[in-house]
Order: sequence, then C-alpha cells, then structure tokens
Amino acid sequence: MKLAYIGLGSNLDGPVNQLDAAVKALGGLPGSRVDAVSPYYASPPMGPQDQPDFVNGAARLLTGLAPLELLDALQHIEQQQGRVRRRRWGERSLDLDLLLYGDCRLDNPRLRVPHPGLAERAFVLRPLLDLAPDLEVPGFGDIATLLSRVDTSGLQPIASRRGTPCLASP
Ligand code: A4P
Ligand code: MG
Repeated sequence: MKLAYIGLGSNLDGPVNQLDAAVKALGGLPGSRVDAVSPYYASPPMGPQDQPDFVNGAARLLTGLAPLELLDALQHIEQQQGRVRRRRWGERSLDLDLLLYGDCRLDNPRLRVPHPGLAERAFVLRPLLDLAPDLEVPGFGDIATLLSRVDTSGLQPIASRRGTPCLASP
C-alpha cells in the first residue's frame, strides 16, 4: 500500500458538494481507503479571471493501485461528476490531481509526480501542510518552506466540510 495525496478542486456546480462527493468516490476505489481530508479553502482563480472562485482541498489515500491506475480512476471520477474540458486552467466541476505518490518521482507522458505545479500553488500547499506538516516533497523540499514562499493572502478557509474539522475521515 502507498500513501497518495490527491488535490481536489472545483469552481462549478456546488464546489463544496463536488469535493465531498469526490472524497466519497475516492474511498470507494478498489484496494483504497481515505486516510485524512484537509479543510477546504476558497481562492481566486489562477489563470483566466472570468470564472468563479475555486474551492480546494486535499485527501490522503492509502492505495494498492499503481500510479497510472490511480490516474485513470481519478479521471473516471471527474467524468462521473460531469467534468467537461473547456479551456486550460478554466472552470470545472471537479479537478483531481495526483499530487504525490509515496516518495515516487514519475515523468510519464500522462503523469508527472510530484504534480509539476505544486510548488507555486498556495491552494495546493496549504491543504497538504494541514494533512502532513512534516511532509518532504520529493525534489522540491519540505512543505513548510514551500508554503512560506507563496502568497497565501487569497486563501479563505471554508467554515466546515460537512461540519467536521481538519483530518476527519469521511
Ligand atoms: N497529468 C500529468 N500529471 C498529472 C498529475 N500529477 N495529476 C496529465 C493529474 N493529471 C496529470 O490535466 C491534463 C493532463 O495532465 C491529464 O490528462 C493528465 O494526463 P487536465 O486536468 O485535463 O487539464 P487542466 O486541469 O485544464 O490543466 P492543468 O494544467 O492540469 O491545470 P491544473 O494544474 O489542474 O489547474 N485556480 C484555483 N484557485 N484553484 C484551482 O484548483 N485549478 C486550475 C487547473 C486552474 N486554476 C485554479 C485551479
Ligand atoms: Mg488537472
């Protein structure tokens, strides 16, 4: 079993519900269980500005799925939740990114791990720090230092995720 960190994002069709549904779907993947879920945060869009604010979070998954099997499963969940590809960095009902997979570094045409955008994105780093304050990101460094280098001023914690605090299992 490996520990995988999944980035959750949505800015369409009820973002908080989209993230909650995605966490539930992650827990239903074969040979997998959700170990922890971060709080959720709202933030202004990175990329095109003519779209709604995003809600982001992260989930930690214990999984027996191989990296590409997990990517297929994440894309399947995105499809199940009505994701339509419109434009790069555009609006979406659900975006699931494989942020980390154990201590692996992968550079496959379909899959790069750690996720290449991770170090620049407060909306990814903050939920990761919530889940694992001592996390070392392979090839990037420790999570607290990474977070200290980005602007977190646009991040707004969302009061509750189904009424449960940080690290509650779904
Ligand atoms: N891919 C490669 N590595 C990975 C990985 N580690 N995890 C490939 C997931 N996918 C990975 O992704 C395009 C391809 O990346 C996939 O087919 C997969 O094989 P996509 O989700 O179809 O395309 P995209 O999401 O439009 O492009 P991109 O560049 O992945 O965008 P991001 O990085 O997902 O960013 N603003 C805020 N505030 N919060 C957000 O969450 N998200 C985005 C999208 C833009 N602005 C945002 C947010
Ligand atoms: Mg994506």
